Amino acid sequence: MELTVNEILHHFAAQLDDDQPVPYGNGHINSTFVVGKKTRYILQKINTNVFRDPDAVMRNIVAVTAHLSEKIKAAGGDPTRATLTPIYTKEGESYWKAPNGDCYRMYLFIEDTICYDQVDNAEQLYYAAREFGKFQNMLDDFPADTLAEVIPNFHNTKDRFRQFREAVENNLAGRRDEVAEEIAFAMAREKDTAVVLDAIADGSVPLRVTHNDTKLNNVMLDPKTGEGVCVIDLDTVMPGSLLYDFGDALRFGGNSGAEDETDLSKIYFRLDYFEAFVRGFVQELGSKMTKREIELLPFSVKLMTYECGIRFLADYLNGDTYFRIHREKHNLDRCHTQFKLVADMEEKMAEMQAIVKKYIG
Ligand code: ADP
Ligand code: GN1
Ligand code: MG
Repeated sequence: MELTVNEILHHFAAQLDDDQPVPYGNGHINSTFVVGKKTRYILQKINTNVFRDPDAVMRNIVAVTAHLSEKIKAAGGDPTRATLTPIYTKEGESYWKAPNGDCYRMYLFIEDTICYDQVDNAEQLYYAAREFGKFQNMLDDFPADTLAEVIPNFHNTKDRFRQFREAVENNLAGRRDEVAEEIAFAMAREKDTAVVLDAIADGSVPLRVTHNDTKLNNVMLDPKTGEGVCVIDLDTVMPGSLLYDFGDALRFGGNSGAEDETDLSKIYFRLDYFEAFVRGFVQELGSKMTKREIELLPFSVKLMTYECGIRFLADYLNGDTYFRIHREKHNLDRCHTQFKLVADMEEKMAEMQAIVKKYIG
């Protein structure tokens, strides 16, 4: 952190018995730290390159967590565990903007939970699906038009493709020739980018309030019972499609390996994980899904994986300016796993459809 730790911490109304934040977690976007001993807190520097309007991000989060908190209380739950609790600054703001423009926020640390960067059994997917499903259920009556669109066109796959094509044309980092094969793989699937958008446009897939970043390390589970505790990383809660949340969760959770695995022989799409997630998701949301949503569940996993793959590839072509990288070619490695999964899902699409049919439709 560029600022001294004390400069940052003393702005927050937290009960701190320690002043040494330690880097924490594996998110690609914000910088996350844990601080405190008896009571622990998450301290995050908001990535303002990605979130251009941190004020709007925090307004969304305050409103969404307040809504969730009421729902959780009404159901007899503990809102300090079942949703994020923002810690305000001493001036009563939901984040602190430093004189140099850096933005920091704090949350209560949700103790006795675990989140997985890689899945090791189907049950984890089942409980994650239920937790994401419950999350969407609780936001069912949230006034969507009051939410700011913090990253415009976040899952607009046609626009993501346009940005990808622009990255190819601009060739900012001079890496285009090296990735000709990957570019061809992406270009060959352009027609897929319209499918969900067309369904939203013709009304067969409704817009809902969705999480939009349902990667498995954004859901906290109870390590003893295995059950879901809380959905975190609420930066991208915006109007979207249920298919985005379903597809993105399985993009990450259905992967047999790590998102950045370099040995591609280890990467394939796990139908057993897919089935476990479908089971949990249908249990929570089955009665709400439209016919077209159900039909598109398997395709949405391929679409979200493809979208993420072209985002990683575009970032590689642009010189790694969006996703945090930890080694050379990190974004290219991530792109490779996503494209390997896309190809595998194309082979397994009929089996994926049969699994969905087994549970609904
Ligand atoms: P990013 O947007 O960079 O992914 P996240 O908000 O997902 O940032 O935080 C990164 C990681 O920090 C999470 O995957 C999780 O492990 C941990 N984390 C975030 N918030 C909390 C919290 N309130 N309690 C416990 N752990 C948290
Ligand atoms: C980012 O913030 P994090 O690490 O949970 C990204 C997602 C990508 C994901 C790929 C705001 O998620 O859209 O799917 O990386 N978040 C943002 O791992 O762009
Ligand atoms: Mg995250």
